[in-house]
Amino acid sequence: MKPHSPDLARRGLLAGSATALASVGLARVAQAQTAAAPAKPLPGYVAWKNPDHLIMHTGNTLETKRSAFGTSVITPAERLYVRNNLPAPDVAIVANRDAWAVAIEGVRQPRTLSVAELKTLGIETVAAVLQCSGNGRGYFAGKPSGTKWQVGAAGCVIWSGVPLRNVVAALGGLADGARFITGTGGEQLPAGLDPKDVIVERSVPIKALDDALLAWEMNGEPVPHAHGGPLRLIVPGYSGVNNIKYVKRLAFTAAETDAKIQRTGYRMSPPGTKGDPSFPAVWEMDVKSWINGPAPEAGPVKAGWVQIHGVAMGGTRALRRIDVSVDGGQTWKEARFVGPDLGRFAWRQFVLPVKLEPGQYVLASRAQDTQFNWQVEATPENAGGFLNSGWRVHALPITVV
Ligand SMILES: Nc1nc2c(c(=O)[nH]1)N[C@H]1C(S)=C(S)[C@@H](COP(=O)(O)O)O[C@H]1N2
Ligand SMILES: [Mo]
Repeated sequence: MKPHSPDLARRGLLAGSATALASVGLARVAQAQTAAAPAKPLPGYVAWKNPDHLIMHTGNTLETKRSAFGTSVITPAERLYVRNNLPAPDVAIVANRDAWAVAIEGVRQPRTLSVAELKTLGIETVAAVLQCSGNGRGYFAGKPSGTKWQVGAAGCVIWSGVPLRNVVAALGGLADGARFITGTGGEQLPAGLDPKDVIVERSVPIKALDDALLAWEMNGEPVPHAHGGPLRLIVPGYSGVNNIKYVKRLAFTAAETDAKIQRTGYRMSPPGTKGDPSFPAVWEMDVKSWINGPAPEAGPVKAGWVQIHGVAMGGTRALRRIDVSVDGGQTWKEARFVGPDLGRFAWRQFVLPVKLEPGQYVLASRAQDTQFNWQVEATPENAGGFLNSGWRVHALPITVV
């Protein structure tokens, strides 16, 4: 294929001026990453991760580098992003995992169950994309406040645990009027603050009961403490914040929790507004894809055959198609899904081999789900910078030499 003429590139990019800015930002980020070696040491609670594969925004916000995933379907724990709204609980909570207890409320026979007891109620395994609600926030032109995640606040991981519906059945079924599943994190709350303002407690619609798990294993190992061990609520297809780590209480409630993180936080409210319950909650993820490689951060791309590859996900739906562009979305070619299909909550790898001459290219991808919904070209901006799935701003400019 012929290089992407800079003139065409400019025109393509200027179709949305936000895109031109985002691309410039991307190039700068890529440069900074190439220049920044050696990596900063990681904080103690994640010292077991590989810093070469991570971008450390802060000690509580670590992102996977774009070039560090996408060539396998499962994201290894040592490369998986981390996001903590509060300092993680003491690591002593994983000393005796089976003793961890979760209070189950809003069922006919409310009870506190230990992990050991949960293990007697069933086992299910699900592969699911774990993706921060703010993944892609860094590509919104309006610079919403919050971590400027690019593509790497996401991974595809395998969870094992007990289906929530088994737990409900064992405790006599749902109490009348249960409309939400409300999970509470087991962090120690900072003193002197209103607990409602800081507690990590989220509600999701009761329909999520069909797929939700209480998980004690991740990728075949006990859930690492940094990822919510000993026990994590997993709501497949729902964005990161709805997957409560070190879950200590699970309630089937008539109303959404009035914790700040639910009431005003994580709402799809227009830029410049404050969130409130009249705006949609950040729950299910949208169809989305991005290209992981060749990524500029991994060095110059050599002319010749190039395997353009990435990942595509359907949120709660399976995928039917993935297209790739080398000219910033002016023309598209259907790419091929590769690797195992681990179900509708997992992502699919894709590849398109192309022969590239030296020059400038802008790599883009757009996915379509089984309901024929295409990944959008641009996600309308919202105050919190949530759920950015627009293909245009996720495009990747590369130089082929
Ligand atoms: N208890 C608890 N659960 C939590 C959080 C938290 O701070 N505390 N952060 C949420 C957010 S915003 C995200 S994106 C994911 C991050 O999961 P990870 O750190 O395992 O990648 O966990 C979610 N669950
Ligand atoms: Mo998040």
